[in-house]
Amino acid sequence: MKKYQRFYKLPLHQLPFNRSLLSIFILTFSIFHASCMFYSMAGSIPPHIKSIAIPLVENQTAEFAMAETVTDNLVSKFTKENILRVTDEKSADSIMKGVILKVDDGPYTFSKEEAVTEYRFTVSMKMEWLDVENDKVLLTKQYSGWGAYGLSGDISTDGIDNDGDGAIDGDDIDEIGDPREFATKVAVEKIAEDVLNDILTSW
Ligand SMILES: [Ca+2]
Ligand SMILES: [Ca+2]
Repeated sequence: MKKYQRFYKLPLHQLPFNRSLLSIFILTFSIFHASCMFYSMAGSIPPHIKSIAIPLVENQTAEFAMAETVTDNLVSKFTKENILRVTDEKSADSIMKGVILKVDDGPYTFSKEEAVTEYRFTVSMKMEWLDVENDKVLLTKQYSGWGAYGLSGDISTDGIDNDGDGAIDGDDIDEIGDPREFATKVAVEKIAEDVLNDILTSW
């Protein structure tokens, strides 16, 4: 504080830097920075599209209640990322249609004694993003995501990085709850993340 007061009392030409030049620099940098951010967001999404609807996905597998779980997880991830306003189908500028193509739930790693140590729950989906106004397909692609779980049934102590984020058990506050429910959530969140990445970068 003292140092600042000392500088403040100095005549302008004796200051260690030119204050007006500095403010011009800061201003220019801020504008540049802001325009970059605006560009990377708005440049990627057709400008008339501000909102998205995510209706109940279609389930082509025999897995019970998967459509609801997957849809809920998709909606919650899109809402959280808030890149487009998530709304109902009647008022949305765009619609994200999802189809669950395949669910694989099986052994992934084995111990030396050939016992299963890790299961992987993989969800494969086809996603189609539609522009309502122009009746146009903006994106259509297949995605997959997975979550891992062990035999113990307790993902907070199974020694497995269940969501593949590099943190295991006690080091990861997310690793808690029903193994398969968690694996489904992780798999769908990964799919939603990849879709959002494609929405932001594929134009
Ligand atoms: Ca983890
Ligand atoms: Ca774990």
